[in-house]
Amino acid sequence: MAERSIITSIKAREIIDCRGTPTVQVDVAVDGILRGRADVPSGRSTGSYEAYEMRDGGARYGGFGVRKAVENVNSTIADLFIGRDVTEQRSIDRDMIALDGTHDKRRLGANAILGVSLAVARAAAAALDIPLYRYLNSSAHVLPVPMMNLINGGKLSSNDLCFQEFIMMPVGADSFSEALQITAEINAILRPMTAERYGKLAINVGDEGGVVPPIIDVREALDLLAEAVHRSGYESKIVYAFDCAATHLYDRTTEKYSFEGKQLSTDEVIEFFKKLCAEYPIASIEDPLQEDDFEGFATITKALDTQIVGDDLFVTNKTRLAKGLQMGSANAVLWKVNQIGTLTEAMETAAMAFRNGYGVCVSERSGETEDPMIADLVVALNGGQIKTGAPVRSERTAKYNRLLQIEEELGSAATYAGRNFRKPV
Ligand code: 2PG
Ligand code: MG
Repeated sequence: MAERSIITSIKAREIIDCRGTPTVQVDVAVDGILRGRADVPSGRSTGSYEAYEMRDGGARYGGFGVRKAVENVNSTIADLFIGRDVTEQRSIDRDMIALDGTHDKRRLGANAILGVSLAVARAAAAALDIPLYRYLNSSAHVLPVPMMNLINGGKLSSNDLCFQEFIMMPVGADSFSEALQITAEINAILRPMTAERYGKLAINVGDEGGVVPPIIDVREALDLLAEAVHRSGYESKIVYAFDCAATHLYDRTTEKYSFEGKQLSTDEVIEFFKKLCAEYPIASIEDPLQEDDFEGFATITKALDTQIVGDDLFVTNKTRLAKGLQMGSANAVLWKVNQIGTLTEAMETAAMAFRNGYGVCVSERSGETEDPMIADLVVALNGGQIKTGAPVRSERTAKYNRLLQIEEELGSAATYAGRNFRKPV
C-alpha cells in the first residue's frame, strides 16, 4: 500500500503584497515538516462577481488587514484537515466550499480558502518530491507566451490612458527563454525612448511594471510600443494585446464608455476596435466591454478575428463561463485563482474552456507577492499564455524566472506555445 502523506499542521499569517497591502500566507506541514507555503494575490481593478476577499475594516492598515481570514485558517479550517492526506486536493477544496456554504465564500473569506488550497497543492507536490506542475498534470509541457504589459494605464497607473495594459506578445520566439530575452530588450529600448519623448517622470512604473507616459490617445501609446519593437529588430516576432478593463470605463447611468476622453456607445466601441485591428497586428483583447454585457461580447467576438478574453466577464467562474459559451461571448477566459477561491474550481473552469475551444490565459493580480505559483499553474494547464506584468519588479519577474527553471527542467520535452497560444495542445 502506498504511504500516506498526512497534514500535521496548517498555519496562516498576515504578510504584505507588492503594494504594501496585507494578504494571507499559509504554511502546510506534512508529517511534521513544512512542505507547502503559498501567498494569496489581490486585485485592484476587480470584477463585481469575484469571490469575496475578507478584510478586517477598522483603522489597522486602513481597514485592509486580514487577521480575520488568518484566524479562519488557523482555527476552523486547520481543525478540519489535520490528519488528512495532503494529496486529496479535490475533496479538501470541496470540504472548504461546503464549510463556507456561501456562493462567494464570504463566511470564511476566499483569501483564507485559497491560501489553504494552494499551500496544500504545493505541500503535496513537495511531499511526493515532484515539481508542482508535474504533480498537477503528468503531461504538463507547454511553456506559455508571456503577455508583457509594457505600458500601464487605467486603475493601475497615475496617467490618463484609458486602457489598463498595453501588451506585446513574442509569439515568434522559439522558446520561452528567447521570448523573455526579446521582451526585456524591447523594454530597455522603450524606457529611454519614453523618457526622451515624455520626460523622466514618464518612466516611473505602474503597478505591473510598465511605463506610465502622460498619453491619452490609444494609438499614440501603441505607436510608442511599436516603435520600440521596430528599433529592436524583432518586429516579425511580435503581436500586440490589450487589457481594456472596460468595466471601469463604463458609466451605468449614461451607458457610455469613456475612451480617450470621449463618451462612446457599445456600437462605437466595437467600431473603434474594428478599425484598430485593421491597423495593427492585435492578437488579443481583454475586457473590451463591461462585465455584464454578454451580448456585446458575443457581437465583438464575431466582428473581430482576434482572441477576446473575458476577465471581469467570467471571473474564472464556471457558471458565468457556461453562459458565455452558450451566447458565444469571448473566445478565451482570463484565469485567476483568487477570483473563484479554490484550485479545484479554477482547474474545472480551465477544462471547460478548453473543451469548448476557448483559450485560457493565466493571470497575475495587480497585487502580487514574490510567490511564483502561477508559473507552475500555467504549465500544469498547458495553458499557452501568461499575463504577469513587465519584465521588471520582483513580484513579476519571480514568475518569469520560475518559468525559465521549468523550461530547463523539462528540457527537450518543453514546447513553447508561440503562435498557437490559444490552442497549444
Ligand atoms: C486585470 C488585472 C491583472 P487586477 O485586470 O487583468 O492584470 O488587474 O488584478 O487589479 O484585477
Ligand atoms: Mg483584466
